[in-house]
Amino acid sequence: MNRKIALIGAGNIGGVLAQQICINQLGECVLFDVVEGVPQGKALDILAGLPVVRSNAKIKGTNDYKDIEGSDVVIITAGIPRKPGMTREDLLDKNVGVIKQVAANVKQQAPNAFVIVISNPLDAMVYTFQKISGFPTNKVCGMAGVLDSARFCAFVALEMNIAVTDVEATVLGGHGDTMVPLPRLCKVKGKPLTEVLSAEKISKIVERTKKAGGEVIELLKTGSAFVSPALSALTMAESYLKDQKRVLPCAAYLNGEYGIKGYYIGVPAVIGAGGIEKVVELKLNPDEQKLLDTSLQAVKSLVDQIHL
Ligand code: TXD
Repeated sequence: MNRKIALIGAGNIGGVLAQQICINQLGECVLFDVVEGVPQGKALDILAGLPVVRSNAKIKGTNDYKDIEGSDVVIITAGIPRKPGMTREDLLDKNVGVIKQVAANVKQQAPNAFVIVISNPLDAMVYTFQKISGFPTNKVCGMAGVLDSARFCAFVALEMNIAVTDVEATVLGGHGDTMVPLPRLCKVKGKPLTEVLSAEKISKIVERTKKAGGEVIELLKTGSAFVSPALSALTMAESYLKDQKRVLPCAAYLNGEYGIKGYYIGVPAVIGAGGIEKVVELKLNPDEQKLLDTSLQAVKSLVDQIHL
C-alpha cells in the first residue's frame, strides 16, 4: 500500500526529513512551505538524487495545502527556530500563530493522519495542534524524547568510548531546561549507568544532555539542530506506518498516567498503527517524580499563556 507523508515546513528539518523519507522509500513525500520556491527547489534537488541511490520514491514541493490531501502522516516543523541566546519559550507567540493555521489546514486536508509536531516550544505546540484540530489525542504527538534520549546515549558512549548501540537511555518531561534524563534507568549493555560511571561524570552528561540543543545553536549561530531531530521524527513515523509498536519517548497526551491529566509531556509510549497505542509508566522514585512534576509546571505555564 502506498503511504503519503506530508511535511509542513520545508526548512532545515523538513529538508532532511524529505531526503530520508525518499531514500528509505517510506512513502510518497509532499513538502509544503509558505515560502514560494523553497519546497519546490528542495524537492527537485532530492528527486534528482534518487536515481543515484536507486530509489523510486515520489516527492513534490508545494505551497498549496490541497497537495497534502489524504496524507497518512503529517510532520510539522513550521515556525521559527531559536537563535543564540534565545530559549524555546521565546518562540511561543510566533509559533502558536503558525501552528493554529497549520492545524486548521491539516484538519481539512488530512483528517485521518497521524501527526508528529516538532516545532518549539514543543509540548505547548502539540497541545495547540490537538486543541485546534480536534484530532483524537492518540493521533497527535510531539517529537523530543527520542532526540533527548539519543543525545544522552551519544554522550554516555562518547565518555566511555563504547558503541552507542549498547547504551539505552530515557529522558522524560517537557522539551526544555526542565527535561528529566533518568541516569538510574540508563543501561550500558544491561548494567546500570550508576555502576559504570562516577556520580560526577553522570551529572556532567545529564547537564550536557539538557543543554545539547543550545550547544548546537551556539556553534551554528544561524539555526538549531536539524539532522538529529529529523532522524528522530523519522523513527516515530516509521513505527506508525509499519506498525512496529516501538516504545519511543515522545510528547504524549496523559490521562492520569504519572499523576498527570490533560497535558502533553514527554513519556515513553508505544507507537503502532493505532497511533500512540499506550503510555508506558516507569516506576519513578520520589526525586524523579518531583523533577517530572516541576517539568509539568513549566509546560503548564506555557499552555496557560495560549488561552485555548
Ligand atoms: O526536539 C525538537 N522538537 C526540536 C524542535 C529540535 C530542534 C528544532 N526544533 C524546532 O523545530 C525549532 O525550534 C523550530 O521551531 C522547528 C523547525 O526547525 P528548523 O530548523 O527546520 O527551522 P527552519 O529551517 O527555520 O524551518 C522552518 C520552516 C521555514 O521554511 C519557514 O518558511 C516555515 O517553517 N514556515 C511555515 N511553514 C508553513 N506554514 C507556516 N505558517 C510557516 N511559517 C514558517
